[in-house]
This record gives sequence, C-alpha cells and structure tokens, in this order.
Amino acid sequence: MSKNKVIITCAVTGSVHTPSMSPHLPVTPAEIAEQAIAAAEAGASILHLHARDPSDGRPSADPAVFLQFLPVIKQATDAVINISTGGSSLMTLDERLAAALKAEPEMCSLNMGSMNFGIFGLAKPGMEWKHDWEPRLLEATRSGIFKNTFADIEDILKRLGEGCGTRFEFECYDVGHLYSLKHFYDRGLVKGPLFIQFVLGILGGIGADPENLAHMKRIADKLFGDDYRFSVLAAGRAQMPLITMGATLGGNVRVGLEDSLYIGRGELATSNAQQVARIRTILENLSLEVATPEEARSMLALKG
Ligand code: KMH
Ligand code: ZN
Repeated sequence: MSKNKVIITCAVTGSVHTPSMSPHLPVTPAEIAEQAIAAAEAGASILHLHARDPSDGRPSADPAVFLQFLPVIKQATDAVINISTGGSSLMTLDERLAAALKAEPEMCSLNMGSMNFGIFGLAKPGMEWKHDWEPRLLEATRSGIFKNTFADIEDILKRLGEGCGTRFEFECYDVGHLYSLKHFYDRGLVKGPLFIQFVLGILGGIGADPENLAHMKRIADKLFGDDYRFSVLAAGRAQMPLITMGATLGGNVRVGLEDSLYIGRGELATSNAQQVARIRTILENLSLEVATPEEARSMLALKG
C-alpha cells in the first residue's frame, strides 16, 4: 500500500552553503540536531546529514562531530539517517567515509561521477564574509574537482554496502551517471530497489529544466524498469517547482538548506522544517500521501 506514497528527504546543512549566506543555516551540532528533529516532525522521513566545525561552520568530516548530533536525532525521531559520503570537494575519500564507517547508518549518499561542482551564483560581488575560509572554499571549488572515480564508487559500495548493510541514495547529476549506475547494477554490486536522486541545477551537472527531469526519468525507466524509485532535488530557486514535478511523475522529493537557502523569491527559509512543511502542503493539496519513516524503510528495503 505504501508504494505510491512520497518520501520527503531533508538535507539539513550540506557543505556548499556558508554561514554568511544565511543566518538560518545550522552549523553547530546542537543546531543541526534541532533543525533535523524539527524537519522530521514536519514530515521528513529521511535526514541527509553533513557535519560542520562547531567553531566556524566550515565543512567537517570528523566522526566526533557527527557523534555529537547523531544520537540526539536518533533518540528524538524515527527518521532514516542518511550520512553524506560526498562530504566536500576538499576532503579525501577516507575522510568522507570516516563517519559513515563508524555509524553504519541505514543510508548514505553515493555520488555517481566526478565533476565540476559550482555554486558561484550565491557569492554576490562585494559580499561581506563572516569567516575568511568562506571565499577560500568557493575559490577552491572553482579550481578543484568533485572526485568520484569508478574505483571510489566501488570502494564505497564494498566498504559501506557489503561491509555495513548500508543502502544508498544514488546521486545522479547527469544522464551519464545513470549509465554508470547501470554498470554497477549489471555487475551485481548494487541491488534494487535502487533509490536514485536526480540532482538538477548544479553548475557542472544537468540544468534545472523540466525537460531534463523528464529525460532523466525516461532513461532511468529504460535502464532499471521497476527496480528503482527516484527522488528529485533541484538547487536554488528551482527546488520547489521541480520537486513538485517529480512528485507528480510518481517520484519522491528532497528539500533542505543544503540544496536551497530560500522559501520564496528573495526570501530566506528560516529553517529546514519550513521547507518540509511547504512541500508537504503542496503534496497533500495534490492528494499525494507522505510516507512515514517505516513506509520509507519498506519502500527502499532498508535494514531498519
Ligand atoms: N549537495 C547535493 C547537490 C552528498 O552529500 O553526497 C549533493 C549531495 C552530495 O548531497
Ligand atoms: Zn549532501
């Protein structure tokens, strides 16, 4: 019965937005826990989590920081914990995996290819930065690469998938990433039902256009048939329109301040829960039902 329900994922803080871009971006473990719990209470059944250095908000891969908020969230909610293995472009693969290998969560993200990863539109000329690491991070993003080689992907599948029973949110930023996922599927290294995140609107990936979303779905249907479920995330202002389109196409949705800092044109979201509540209202007005964490676990065959 839960087949047609919609899973709301909330990506609470990420590693690309910086504290100067929004005062509402959670950065300390207490803020991350508080916003994650509120997002779950508002209807998110999956929480996609990154950590930040509590002193200044820079992206952190330190498992000790994750362990300051993971138990708090687990105690307060039944939501599925999804730990990022993307981390940030400046981290090594071992750093990116450290927290997940310790926590052995039900779900982790898995990025399906190497790419440029630009978010330059948010760094307004003349912007006043709170911390000098923020413009440096953006500059490093300009010249660096988000590295996810075939060997990296295989490593993550073996260490987390086979090793810990973790299942994945497969982040596909372009059509080619679907074919890369098919390669691992054909080799038996990933098993259905796959949970594929169509990521639209990252500079370096496929653009946030309805035609691209329709095309991603068409190709995923061809490659994976019934053995997958999709979710949509769209960066910035495309967030709500494109995830709504995804839901009407039978998919799931991802919101959160990792993907967009806004709740409307020029209006910063005051919390992650505000975005969850917004998409929940949209879904319910479309007569779509929101999945509970238990239903999400069953839909995605998670270890629970
Ligand atoms: N920031 C998103 C566009 C990850 O954490 O592994 C992609 C993401 C990657 O969430
Ligand atoms: Zn992420």
